[in-house]
Amino acid sequence: MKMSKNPSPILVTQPFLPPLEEFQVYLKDIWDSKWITNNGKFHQDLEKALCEYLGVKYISLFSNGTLALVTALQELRITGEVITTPYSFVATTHSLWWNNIKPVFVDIEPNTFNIDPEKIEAAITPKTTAILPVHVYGNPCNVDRIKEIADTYGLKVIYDACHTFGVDIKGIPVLNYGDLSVMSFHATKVYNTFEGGAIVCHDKATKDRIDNLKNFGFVNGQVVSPGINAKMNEVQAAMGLLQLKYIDGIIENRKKIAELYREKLNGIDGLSYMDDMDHVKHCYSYFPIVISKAIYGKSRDEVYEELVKQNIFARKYFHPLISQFATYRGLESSQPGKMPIAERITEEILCLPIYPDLEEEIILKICNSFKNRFV
Ligand code: T4K
Repeated sequence: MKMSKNPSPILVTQPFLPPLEEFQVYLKDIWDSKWITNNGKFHQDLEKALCEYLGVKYISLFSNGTLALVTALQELRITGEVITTPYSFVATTHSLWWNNIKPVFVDIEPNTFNIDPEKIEAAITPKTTAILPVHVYGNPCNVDRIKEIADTYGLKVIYDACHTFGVDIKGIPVLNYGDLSVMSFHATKVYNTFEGGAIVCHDKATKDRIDNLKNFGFVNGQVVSPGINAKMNEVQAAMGLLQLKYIDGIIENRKKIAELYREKLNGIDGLSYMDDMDHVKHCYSYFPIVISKAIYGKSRDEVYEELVKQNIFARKYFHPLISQFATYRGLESSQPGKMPIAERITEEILCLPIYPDLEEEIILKICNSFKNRFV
């Protein structure tokens, strides 16, 4: 953590950028070879390096997480209805829409904000083919219970793992749960390739089909499926290789920031934050707090505005709920009152700034403001 004066706006996140000179070495290579996309050398190297770092068998790189989600659903030929969470970034549900699948929203757990497995069974109909949960803020879903339900009803599970990087449960990478897991390497994520994403799968045949789907559906010059263009290019892949050199330090710094926030916010009535989960290695992608106006005295929106006055731009991830957007609010499962936990959390949540070189004095300033109730 740095200590310095910083008059510029404090944003909820800032991408980690490696030293420019190191990136230029990769760029020179790309310029020399004139190979800039379509499964180039850096792309192949990055797939191998990520499999090793993340402890997964197969990974297929994508140009972004949204297209990876869309393609994951196509790979498993998901149709009809899919059970999902309203508490996520809108891309999760958009991926269903792009596949002509009806989203069925289910409420979240009050402590993790992940889909509540105990409410999934009631939402299953003869048209349900899959569950699309999200490891929100990088906190793993109840993967064992979700697997049990999926196995009982013959459903596929695709995890939206866009907030997780290097997260494991009892030493098992969270990406190894479910039929497929989808990652995002967007600028705002713990690990970025500017834009980028990936699908993690467990066997070579699946990896090959996903690779074909992201390349227009080509197999040996023939088109075997209506694939899309979702390939990661060499500049993105080079960034990914370089980021991997720094990722342990990035996560370590984020952890220190989360710990400092927790220490300083501890004991303020009406505020709560998430502790580390038992047996979980976290990646600290977000630092969400819940503000209960009845106890704290100020609402989330009032706190948000107070912070803006100090040039600090926290974010209301995730407000509104996906089910509350005009595009999705007509659905039966979106109707008000159906998801009381999510409906409350979306009004009380605020994500505080967290990124590797966020200055300690900014964290202390934010925490002091909270302690003094912004007076
Ligand atoms: N599933 C989940 C659960 C996701 O969270 C996401 C993406 C996806 C799927 C889809 O994956 P991708 O297709 O994006 O790979 C941001 C991101 O654009 C989005 O990737 C992310 N989730 C979502 C949670 O957050 P915005 O609208 O909040 O982004 P924006 O531009 O306001 O940036 C947030 C902050 O970051 C700003 O305060 C400024 C700072 N920033 C941003 C960019 C782009 C920088 O400092 N530098 C930058 O280059 O959506």
